[in-house]
Amino acid sequence: MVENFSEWFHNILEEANITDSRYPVKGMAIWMPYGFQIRKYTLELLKELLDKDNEEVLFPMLIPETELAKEGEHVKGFEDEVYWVTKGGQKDLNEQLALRPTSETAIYPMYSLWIRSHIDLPIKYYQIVNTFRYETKHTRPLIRVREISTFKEAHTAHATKQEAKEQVDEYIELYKEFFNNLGIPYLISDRPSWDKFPGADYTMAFDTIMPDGKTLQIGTIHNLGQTFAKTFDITFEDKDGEHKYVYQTCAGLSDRVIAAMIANHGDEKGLRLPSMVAPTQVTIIPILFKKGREEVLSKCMEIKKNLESVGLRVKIDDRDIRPGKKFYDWELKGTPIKIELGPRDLENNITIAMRRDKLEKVELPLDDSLADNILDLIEKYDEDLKTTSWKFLEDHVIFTTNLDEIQELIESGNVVSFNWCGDDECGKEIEEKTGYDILGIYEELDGESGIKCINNNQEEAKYIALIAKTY
Ligand code: PR8
Repeated sequence: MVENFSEWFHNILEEANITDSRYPVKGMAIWMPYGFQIRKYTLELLKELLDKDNEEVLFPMLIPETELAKEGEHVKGFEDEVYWVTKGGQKDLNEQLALRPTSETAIYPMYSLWIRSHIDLPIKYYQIVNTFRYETKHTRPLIRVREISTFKEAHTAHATKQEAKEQVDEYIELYKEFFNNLGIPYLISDRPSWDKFPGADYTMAFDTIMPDGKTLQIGTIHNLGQTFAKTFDITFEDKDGEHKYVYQTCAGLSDRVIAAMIANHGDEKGLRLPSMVAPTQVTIIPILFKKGREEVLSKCMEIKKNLESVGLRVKIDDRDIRPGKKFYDWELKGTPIKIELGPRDLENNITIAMRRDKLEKVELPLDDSLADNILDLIEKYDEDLKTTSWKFLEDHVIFTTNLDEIQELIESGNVVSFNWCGDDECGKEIEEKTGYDILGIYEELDGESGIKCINNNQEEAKYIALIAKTY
């Protein structure tokens, strides 16, 4: 799979009924029923986390050109990626309307109307919408699309700089919890100034590593400072009657989360879904013969009910096809647990369970302990998926003090960490010399260590930074 990750990924999306990319607009695909279910459970998981401290809203998709153009740096960052609506029927519109590439310029003019006093703060809204970006880089299903169909964007406003910083840290914790639930490993870094979100003071990014060693940015949190507040005139009256600009943050995730999950856990047989988002968590496969058929089926129904009563999503695969074909489908679809039941098992009062990752048979007694035993298997399965993925990531982050070694390390499938002085010009020079992207600052050094920058041996290194081949 590692040798040909791209092909594997494209095939699995189609074979497992996740997306269909044959839609006749480049970069836009259809969520197929199985993919839609995975998407649904993934969203539920995220919403549960966000709803603790954020409120969901829904803004229109079209943004007037005057609003989009207001924030100079922001518009410059997006100008080549915006789709425009210029006509209503046959008539040219008085003002062209942008299909949102992201919603700062839709939301913040309204924040300016809504926020009046310090008691209106903080404001923490999020929405789950589709956004449009006319990407010029090679498009890939879920990974780089032109219609991001599941954009989860949060936008906050605060009275103080400190609160905005704390909000960034809170979103980092929230995203960690979200990715941990999905067993997706990540590297968190402070993006270099030339790669931060247009209009942000700084950007904190989550990157995962794909099986081919390239990294994928799977989530970003931006501290916007007062840039947008000044542009959109978002002010409040503080306790002393003074008018002040708010401080803002925004954070976003996309369809890439599902791409990362598929890529991190999948194997040559198909998907291996974390239980939280698996549409079916346990598949029961009856092994049917003429004799004892009814008894086996009725026991399967009983097991299904029993497992559902502890909250599991269970299906009986009673299709009239060979069991071998059912096993094949179960492996492809990545359901965490399969249990088999035939007439002889029924006689012996046992069932044969199998985890999708280990593919080893486990005999479980058909008694009151069954639900607990299955829950236990699922817990271990999730834990092992996560451990395996994290191990892969950790094994593929390699430190070097030699600039000339970077290329070889990256080309053999790694992300490289190195000592860096943190200077912009030096960083760009490293990117130019190596041909790869600096992801950002991963760790701060104490500055007293005498460690030198990888590129400029005279300069003290202040940070450990990451560099990689990126999607
Ligand atoms: C913001 N504003 O927009 P961001 N295809 C798939 N996923 C993508 C694509 C694409 N073409 N482009 C970006 N992403 C801020 C925060 C509101 C929310 C994913 O930030 O431009 C990336 O994983 O960094 C990215 O981290 C995330 O969307 C947010 O996009």
